Amino acid sequence: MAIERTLSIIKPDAVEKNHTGAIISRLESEGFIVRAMKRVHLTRAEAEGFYAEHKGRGFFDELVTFMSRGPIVIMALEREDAVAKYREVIGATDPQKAAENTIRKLYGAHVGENAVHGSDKVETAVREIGYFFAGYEVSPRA
Ligand code: 3AN
Repeated sequence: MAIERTLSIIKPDAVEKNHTGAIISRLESEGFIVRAMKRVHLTRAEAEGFYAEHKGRGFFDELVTFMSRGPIVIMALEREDAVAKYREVIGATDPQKAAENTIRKLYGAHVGENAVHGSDKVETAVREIGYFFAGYEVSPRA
């Protein structure tokens, strides 16, 4: 297995409920290294740009409204097999269907407010990390 990076977002619902620290702590305990991190409040246009591939789907408007309603915490995370491992730790898209003790089960409410985002493939992760971070902001391992 290879060392990979994945893009993680702690979404507005989890930030509002003050779960930021608990989620980062869980991710670090699962072996993820934070290579870049920032807390921002996206404009609607910035959220639309990030989710451009979902444009045209029924939930697109709800999704960008939600993602731009408050601050989010964005991280580039690194570990072996990061994309698949992260998706395992966060659980299914719908928190009600997510496995016990996954981040979405613990902190998500429903499919529209599911606490965290994660890249679905290595190529997607490269694009998503590039959307939010300049190269110099993704620091090498200390
Ligand atoms: P995942 O984030 O698990 O890869 P996707 O790529 O199917 O899931 O969906 C992207 C995001 O769109 C999800 N994280 C979720 O917040 C939102 N979403 C998906 N399905 C719905 C839905 N039916 N209603 C509202 N939001 C949805």
